Amino acid sequence: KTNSKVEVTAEILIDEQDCSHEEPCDSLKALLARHMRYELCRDDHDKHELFNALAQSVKEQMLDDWRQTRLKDNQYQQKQVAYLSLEFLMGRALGNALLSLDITEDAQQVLTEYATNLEHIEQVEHDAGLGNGGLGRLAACFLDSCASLDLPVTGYGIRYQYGMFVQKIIDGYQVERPDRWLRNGNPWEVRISNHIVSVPFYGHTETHSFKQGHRHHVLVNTQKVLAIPYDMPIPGYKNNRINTLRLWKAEANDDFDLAEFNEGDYAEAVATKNLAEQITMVLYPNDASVNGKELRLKQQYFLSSASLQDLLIRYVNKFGEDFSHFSELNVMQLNDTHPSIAVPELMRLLLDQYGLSWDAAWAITNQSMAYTNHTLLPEALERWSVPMMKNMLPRIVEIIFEINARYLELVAHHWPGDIQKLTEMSIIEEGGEQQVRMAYLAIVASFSVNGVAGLHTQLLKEGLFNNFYQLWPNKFNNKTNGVTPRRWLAFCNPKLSSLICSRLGNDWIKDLSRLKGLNDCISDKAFVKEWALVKFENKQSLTQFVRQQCGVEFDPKMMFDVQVKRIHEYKRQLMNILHVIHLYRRILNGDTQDMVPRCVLIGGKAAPGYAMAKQIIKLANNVAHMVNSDPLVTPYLRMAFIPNYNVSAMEEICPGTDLSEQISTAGKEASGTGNMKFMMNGALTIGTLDGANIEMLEEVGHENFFLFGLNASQVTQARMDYQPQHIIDHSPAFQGVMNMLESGHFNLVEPGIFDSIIASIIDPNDQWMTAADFDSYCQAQALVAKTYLDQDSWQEMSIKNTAASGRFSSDNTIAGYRDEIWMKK
Ligand code: T68
Repeated sequence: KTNSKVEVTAEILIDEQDCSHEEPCDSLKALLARHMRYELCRDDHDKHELFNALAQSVKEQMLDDWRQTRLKDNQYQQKQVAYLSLEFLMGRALGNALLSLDITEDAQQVLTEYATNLEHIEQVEHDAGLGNGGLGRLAACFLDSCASLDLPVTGYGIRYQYGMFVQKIIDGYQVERPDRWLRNGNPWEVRISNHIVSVPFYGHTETHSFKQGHRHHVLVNTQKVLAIPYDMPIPGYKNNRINTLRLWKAEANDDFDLAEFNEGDYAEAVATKNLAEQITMVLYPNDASVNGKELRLKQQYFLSSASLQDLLIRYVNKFGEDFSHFSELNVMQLNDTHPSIAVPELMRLLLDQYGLSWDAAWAITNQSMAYTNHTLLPEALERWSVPMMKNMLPRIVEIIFEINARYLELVAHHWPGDIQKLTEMSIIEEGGEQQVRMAYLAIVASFSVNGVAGLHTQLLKEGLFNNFYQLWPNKFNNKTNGVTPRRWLAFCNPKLSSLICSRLGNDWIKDLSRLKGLNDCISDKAFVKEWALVKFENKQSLTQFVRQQCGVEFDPKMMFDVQVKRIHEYKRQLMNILHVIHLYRRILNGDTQDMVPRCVLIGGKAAPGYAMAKQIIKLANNVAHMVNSDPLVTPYLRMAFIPNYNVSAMEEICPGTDLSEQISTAGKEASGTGNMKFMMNGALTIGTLDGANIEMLEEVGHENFFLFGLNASQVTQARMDYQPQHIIDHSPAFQGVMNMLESGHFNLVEPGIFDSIIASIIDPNDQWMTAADFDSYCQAQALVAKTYLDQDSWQEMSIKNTAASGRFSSDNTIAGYRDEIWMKK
């Protein structure tokens, strides 16, 4: 502790010296030249080296501001936020950094001297795919908004050696390959060797007499794993703030193997290194289910403990061990329950390490933790086996039981004599092996619990967490998700951006509500024409991308109908495919009158253990194959499955999309964020009343949105007496589709492979109720086609969608977190 205090002071001193004779920073050109010359030490550089040198140079341009930001925040004038997340789906960093630092043109200019261009070099960067999907990408958008709103927010995560797997499609099937994103190094990261902490696993608790009047617990015989911080810069948009994403890497603590060393087990001793390093080896690729693996719990504890120790050290360096100001100056936002083990860990550190009383420690914990829920799906709610936890984290389990005992007293007081409430609401689930309900732990310990869209929060309050809502109504609040307009419009769609700038200036990049001004341009024929032209050109680029990635030839004159997201039954990619089959049949039957030629694009990864999702990918590929190989069909319909959908792919896809598919079973998609990216880029949405779709519809109006299907309460109702076969029997179109599927038309040489899919559609217990919404979906699709035929009104609707998308800037969402959670008095 004393050591780090000295270091912090030293840094401030050095900085004061620096500041006294500030020098302008080196130009990008000079930095790049130096890197090329001295670091690479050779002349025959290829694009990888050029990318690396450029990224290093851009990072160096951020170093001064990065350190100024750190020094300013170290003064603790303002509450600090730690965003704790097992996932940060950052994608590429170069283009975004150039945009934020306002040096894109400089970079373009400099690269001409190396006979290449920026676009080419940007492609070299490997996506940082440290997340599964929506939840991880939300964390990345939030970091961008926090920096851009000048907020002192640090992201804490794990530096997975392997990110989200690379998806290959072989014979129509998903095949997973490791994502070796660090293979060529990571030019953005800085290893911070003097902020290493140590995380204890296993061992047991010893209870000692009294220290300052309390019983004192110590963990002994633990296995310690080192947590090494790797920092990545998060530049704010043109505001000189550089925040930090701190990713922890696990390394073996090499003092425990010395004994083995000396006894001759040299190799074995060295091999234990692997065990520790496994913790941060790989991201678990499940986006909507838990697998209960021990290693996953280790990851969660490793992140939580390392991050909290980091925060506490920083605080103690400034204030000593007087924690009375801690919760005024710190708040931890838990991104789902994944880091919720931080609750008992903060208690442990305050009790055992710093000797606080239970009440003092609990008050601090309770005033500094806030929890965001991202799902209502029961299979995604985390529960950890108590025996497993007891072995790995013995002290943590003791603390959880103590939290539970004290909290259940409150429950008993609130519902006197109601034994069932106690069982229902207990953090510990009984019956069979005891389990810790992590969501309950998070709710009990947090001062704020939020959902991610209006409907989702309402369903949390009425359903899943209703008991807790009754107990603590004021904890619950909504924060509808958003996406960063820097990456998702300004950067990924330069053509549309400059068209918008030509009419509105560029203030919209910082204040997206200004896009409303586009409504005044609708009467301007020339503008509408330009708008349409931009979309067409973006479709040309997307056509190229689809050709490269899938070998399928799209035609930019056709409508581009897109559904990209994780593959899950509740998202109903299956319903989309059934609609493609429906169109395909119509074409084969010669029923092509007023049919609008369309190209259907589907993409997304399935969790490797999710058999049904993998079948859906196979079906999409087989249907695409049949559609694309019939020259009578392709003038009207084409289809492609895009392999390895990720952040960079979305940057190519959303600018060129006409129609965005947001067709989840109502009540299942907590929010959705892809829906917002498409809307910003002028796509029209076909969607259900689910998640944030509802709020998008509210903003843009019914006449500019293709709504269909049951709403959430109708879904609940319809489930009571659901007879899909009956629905099919009464719909000739649906029947035709099912017959074709059952006939084996799409799997002639692979008999039976789609049986489980067919069975799921006609299953009265089908959770996702595909059959219930299919006809309504087809009708909405017919209206889409009809509308598309009238290009003038389509373009007008497109402009209105972009104009109405301002509310879905993550700047807006983060302002809500700031005012109503983090800085709330
Ligand atoms: C998503 N959740 C929601 N989970 O599905 C989506 N889960 O509606 C919402 O817009 C988004 O979160 C942001 O709020 C996820 O993406 C996961 O990825 C996940 C990962 C691990 C375990 C469970």
